[in-house]
Amino acid sequence: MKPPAPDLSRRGLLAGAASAVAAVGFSRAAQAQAAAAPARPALPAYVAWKNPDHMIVHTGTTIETRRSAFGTSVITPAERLYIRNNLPAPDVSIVADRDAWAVAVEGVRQPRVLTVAQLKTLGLETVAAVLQCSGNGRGYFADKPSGTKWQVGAAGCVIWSGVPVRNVIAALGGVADGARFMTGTGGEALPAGLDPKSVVVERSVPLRAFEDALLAWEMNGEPLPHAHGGPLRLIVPGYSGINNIKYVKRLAFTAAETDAAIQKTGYRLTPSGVKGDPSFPAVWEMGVKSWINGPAPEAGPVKAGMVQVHGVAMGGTRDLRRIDVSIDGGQTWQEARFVGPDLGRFAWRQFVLPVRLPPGQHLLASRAQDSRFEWQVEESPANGGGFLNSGWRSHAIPLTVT
Ligand SMILES: Nc1nc2c(c(=O)[nH]1)N[C@H]1C(S)=C(S)[C@@H](COP(=O)(O)O)O[C@H]1N2
Ligand SMILES: [Mo]
Repeated sequence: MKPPAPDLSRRGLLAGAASAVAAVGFSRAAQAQAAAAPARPALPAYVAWKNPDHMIVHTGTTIETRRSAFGTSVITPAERLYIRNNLPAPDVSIVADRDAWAVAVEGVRQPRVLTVAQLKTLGLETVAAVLQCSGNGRGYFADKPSGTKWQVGAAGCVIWSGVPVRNVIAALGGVADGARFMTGTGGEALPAGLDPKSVVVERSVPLRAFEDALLAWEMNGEPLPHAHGGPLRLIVPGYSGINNIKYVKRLAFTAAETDAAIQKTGYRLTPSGVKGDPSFPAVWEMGVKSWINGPAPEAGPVKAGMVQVHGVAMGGTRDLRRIDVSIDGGQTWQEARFVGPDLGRFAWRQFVLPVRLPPGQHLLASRAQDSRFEWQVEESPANGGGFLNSGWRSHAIPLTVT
């Protein structure tokens, strides 16, 4: 790959990385097909096993789930789960011998390199958690921040299984003195000719997050797919997508946040148009959020009469308390009902409200409330990166009833 040498801005670097991904990720046939039908680009080869009917392909590295594909039974199957890669993924040969994958654990009393086989002896836990890109909903910010215009589908509710990070820490003598952050590093080979810090996917989260974190090798009952970070992924429940490091090769307990660009300047909540720096809040925990999945606008008009309005609601890091639905754009609200199993505070819950809809135009909205009585916000603050949009107003969907 030819590095985009003169452009040292984060956007320039990412564009360079993205074109590299496109170059390696698309077969020629897929590229030709994508060119022939620009309205519906084909899935790139590395995720050809996903169901194209259920996905919106923004680019070869940004692929979201269609609203109509979330279903109503809580878990998002792998073949429908969104994809987001900041760098070309490591070669798929890394999942040939999954147990041989190794992660270097640093910032503990007895630092060690542990293979997946060794990790499997240290404990086992399963957690249901929402994986949601920090930019999910970016397409609904009124100021049109740059970046993928995700709608609602850069998210899914997934069951992860692996070893609790706290077990790994305990086995290695505890966290070293002075550690304040947990830092995970992705296993991608870095493009030559660039400062590694400018491209590496390396993220720090507050140390306390290790209490809920897993090193996961299984997703929804299957070995973790390579495209979703197999053989091994750091899962930090409640924290947005970027903090969940795929093909994790290093887990470090550090005194400071990493100075990788993706942490230092990227994924910061800045005023629109302002470049990030460590004085701005990092994109970490997700907030209370919900949206309506059905009737999906893409499915076209519905017939007047009884309609089961349904969707998903998440508490971020907290349990949910209540979910309301509006059919008049938020002027009036009715309490809806959660359906299906409650898989804990990191999962999402499906909800439904049966309503009788007369012919006409309706604007459907939902707003969730968490266990601390905090309502989903009406409008999320605009920010430079278009991150963490959970505003119910911008997520409202129009429905034509005939
Ligand atoms: N190693 C690595 N981890 C990563 C990324 C990446 O590019 N490399 N992308 C992050 C981002 S921005 C998101 S939203 C999620 C996407 O996970 P998925 O592709 O499994 O849906 O992974 C995160 N972890
Ligand atoms: Mo993301």
